[in-house]
Amino acid sequence: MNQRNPSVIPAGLPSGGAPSSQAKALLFSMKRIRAVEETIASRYNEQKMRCPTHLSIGQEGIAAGVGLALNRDDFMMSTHRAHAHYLAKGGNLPAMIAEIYGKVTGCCRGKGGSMHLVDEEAGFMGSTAIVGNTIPVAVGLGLSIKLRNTNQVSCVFFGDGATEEGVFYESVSFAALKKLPVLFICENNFYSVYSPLRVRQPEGRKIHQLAGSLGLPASHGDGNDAVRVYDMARRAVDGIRRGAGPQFLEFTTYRWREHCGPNFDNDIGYRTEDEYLAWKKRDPIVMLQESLLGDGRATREELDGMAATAQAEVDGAFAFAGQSPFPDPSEAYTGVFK
Ligand SMILES: Cc1ncc(C[n+]2csc(CCOP(=O)(O)OP(=O)(O)O)c2C)c(N)n1
Repeated sequence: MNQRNPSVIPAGLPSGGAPSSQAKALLFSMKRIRAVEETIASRYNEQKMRCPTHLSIGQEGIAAGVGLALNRDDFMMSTHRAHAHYLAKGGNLPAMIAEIYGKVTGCCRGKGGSMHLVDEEAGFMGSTAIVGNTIPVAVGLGLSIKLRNTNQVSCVFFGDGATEEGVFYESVSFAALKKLPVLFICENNFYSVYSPLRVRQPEGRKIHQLAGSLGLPASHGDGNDAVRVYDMARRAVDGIRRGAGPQFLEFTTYRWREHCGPNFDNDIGYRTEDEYLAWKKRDPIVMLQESLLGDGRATREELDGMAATAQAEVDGAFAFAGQSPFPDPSEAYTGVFK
């Protein structure tokens, strides 16, 4: 696949043959994430979600595939675009929406908002707005796993933009040197805000090859093929648990909406409507649905049932958030650095 030009889209349906229970788990996970983020987008103008939100609609295959490959007690670190990762790791959906509403029932008691989700019970150790910032923290978690000898894995998500930060190289090098149990996941959606990859990195560079040169196994896959993502992540996690050291996986994908916010922005000039439409044809949810329907592993009624279940759960989470109280002003100085 051409990684430099997002208009060159991988062809075909997702890799078939996955057992239907796995494929259906991946599909439900993606549908649930999509339902959450479509609802955030449609209700954003109500002015109840007063924090910036970065949606990953179109990119769900990566979170779903990696999330399914991890155990609950594994660690995960994320980015400003965190909702899908949090949910795929088993985060609490009502607590996530309450957090975005700034309510005391939120996973950070309403102090973090969309970009600062933490849920230690789910092994979701945090997300921040500082690009690249969570990569060394995930490596530190990997070191703690090694020292405690617990056989967990520390997984960290980051975008193509984060691989341009110095801390990325320091972190990956240290993890490779110390053979730490870290799974690096690069979600390459070809853009850092409005800047395409081709104006940021030299022609011909491949992110996974660059990472591989730092001394760890590194490969690349189609992030819109959730089954393939799961297979690659599962193999990487197995190797890490066997003590083989860190691994790096790069997945290509495409963000459908604006960098930050609920809208589409293909009209402002940094990318084209045609490019977006070409990627939309490779919707990770539709591709997996077609694969499941095509060989009889699922029926249309089953798929409709999944969508209805996911939407009911999302509606319940929004109702919970709406009804929850704001934190008491006396909490303003608790749980923060002073
Ligand atoms: C250290 C730092 N530099 C710049 C920014 C501004 N910024 C916020 S998101 C972003 C784009 C990051 O792109 P990428 O890592 O590819 O993730 P994506 O948004 O595509 O998911 C930038 C440059 C920041 N938050 N932190």
